Amino acid sequence: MREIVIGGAQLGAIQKSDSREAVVARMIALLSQAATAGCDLVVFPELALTTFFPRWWMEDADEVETWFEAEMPNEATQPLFDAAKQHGIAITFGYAESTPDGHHYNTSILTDKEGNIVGKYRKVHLPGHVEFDTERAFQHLEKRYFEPGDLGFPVWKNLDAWMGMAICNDRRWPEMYREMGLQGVELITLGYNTPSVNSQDGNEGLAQRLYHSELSMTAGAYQNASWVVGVAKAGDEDGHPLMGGSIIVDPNGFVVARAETEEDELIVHACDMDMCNFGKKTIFDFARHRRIEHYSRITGQ
Ligand code: CDT
Repeated sequence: MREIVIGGAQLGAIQKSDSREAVVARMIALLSQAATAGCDLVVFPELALTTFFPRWWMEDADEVETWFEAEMPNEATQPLFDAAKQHGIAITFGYAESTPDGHHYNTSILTDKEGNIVGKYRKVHLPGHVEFDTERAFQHLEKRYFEPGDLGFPVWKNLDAWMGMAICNDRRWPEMYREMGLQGVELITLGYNTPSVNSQDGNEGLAQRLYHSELSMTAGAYQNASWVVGVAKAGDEDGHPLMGGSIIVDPNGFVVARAETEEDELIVHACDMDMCNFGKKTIFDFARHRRIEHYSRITGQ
């Protein structure tokens, strides 16, 4: 048995005016709860340090830059790394990354239990649009503010398990899970900011949004014999509702923990990484059963 007690640290709404320091204080409070619950690893959402700023139309590059982090850790987030190290808890969270050579990514990092960054992922599947869209009820400008990630879908050995990260819209794409599945992934962590309503289809309600999120993660977990932990930033951000629905999914595709609120909320489960072994040796033994000669359309070759 290789047990990792995992905490999914859902965050409630972060308003545009909230400081990073205020958000980090909330994250540290969730970390203390996680320590009491015996967690080894805590998963925070996508763009955890700020409001979901891609909903706001901005033309001034200096204003856009205020939402990005040029270093990680930095002054505002160092207390989070210190608290994690003090508790002996590994963490993963998302933030907007600006690089020294001027690139902008929607990024997440993974640490070990000493607060060292052991992995970085940059979101590959960017939803939304580049220009102001008058047809939408609200904007979703990820394609304006971020470039597609340039790191692929790596996995890292951390806490004696193979771990990978994805971010929000990535969870809807089977290629993401399979890229990591082919590297033997045992735990995929992902954070998300998903509006409770569809900006282009007013008939699509919250129930359907939650269902599609869960469907994607449970299928990805089962079909790759991997744990999946999906964690929301939820609640009403300046009049824009984001859904909750954070879940921990086992390698059989069953939901074993689920958030009940749209607030700051910790969900916890003791996840045995050895539960991945059976599926990986049998029905999803990719080396024996995949028929890649019929998959050329997927790779475009
Ligand atoms: N953050 C993020 O990727 N959200 C998307 C919303 C899609 S609607 C443009 C998601 O897939 O949940």
